[in-house]
Amino acid sequence: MEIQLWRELLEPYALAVDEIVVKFEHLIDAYRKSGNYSPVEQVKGRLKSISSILEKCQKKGIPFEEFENHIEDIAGIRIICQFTEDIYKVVDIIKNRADMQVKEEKDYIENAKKSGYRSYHMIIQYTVETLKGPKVLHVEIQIRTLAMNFWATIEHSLQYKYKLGMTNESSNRLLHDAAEAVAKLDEEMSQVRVAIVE
Ligand code: 0O2
Repeated sequence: MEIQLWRELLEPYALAVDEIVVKFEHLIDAYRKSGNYSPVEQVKGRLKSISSILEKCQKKGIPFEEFENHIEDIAGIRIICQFTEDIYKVVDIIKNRADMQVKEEKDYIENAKKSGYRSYHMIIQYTVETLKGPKVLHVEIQIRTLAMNFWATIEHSLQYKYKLGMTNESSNRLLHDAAEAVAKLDEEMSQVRVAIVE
C-alpha cells in the first residue's frame, strides 16, 4: 500500500486520539476547578505505527487491506489513575458518555494476564467527522494505576529484548513476582488513602 494511502486511512484514527485526549484533559480540569479529586491522573494517546499494524496483520493472518475490520487498537488511549478504585470510576464515566459506546471490556485487574500484566481494557466505538462525513471507528482505552503502568512500561521494553532472545523463564518469573509486588503496593496505597480520608 502507498504511504500516502496509509496516511489517509490513519488520519481519522489520529483525529480520534487527539479528540479523546483533549476530552479527558478537560475532564481532569473540570474536576480540579470544581475542587474535586480527579479519578483520572493523566491521559496519553498514541496512533499505532504502520510497521506495528503490518506486524499484527502478519501475526494474525489478516489481509493488509482488511486491517481496519480486525485491528481495534489503531487508536490507543491510556488513562493513568492514582488508585485501583479510580479505575472503576473511570470505567463508569466512559460507560455513561454519549460519545463513546463500549463494545468490549477486559478486566485484567481481576484476572491478571499470565505475565502478571494488570490493566482494564475497553474497546469503544467513537465517531469522527471526516471530509467524507462521519466515520465510526474502534478505539482501545487502557486504564491502569501509576504502579501498574510502571510495571507494564518496563516489562514492555524487556519484551522487546525477549524477541531478541534475552529473557528466559527465570526472568519471566521475576517479572511475575514484581507484578505481584506492584499489586500489593496498589492495595496498600488504597488502605493508606482510606486511613487518611477517615
Ligand atoms: P502495543 O505496542 O502496546 O500496542 P490483540 O490486542 O488483538 O493483540 P488481545 O490479547 O485481545 O490481543 O489484546 P489484549 O491483551 O487485551 O491487549 C493488547 C495490549 O495490551 C497490548 O498491545 C499491550 O499494550 C497490552 N498488553 C497486553 N498484555 C501485556 C503484557 O503482558 N505486558 C505489557 N507490557 N502489555 C501488555 P500490543 O498490540 O501487544 O502492543
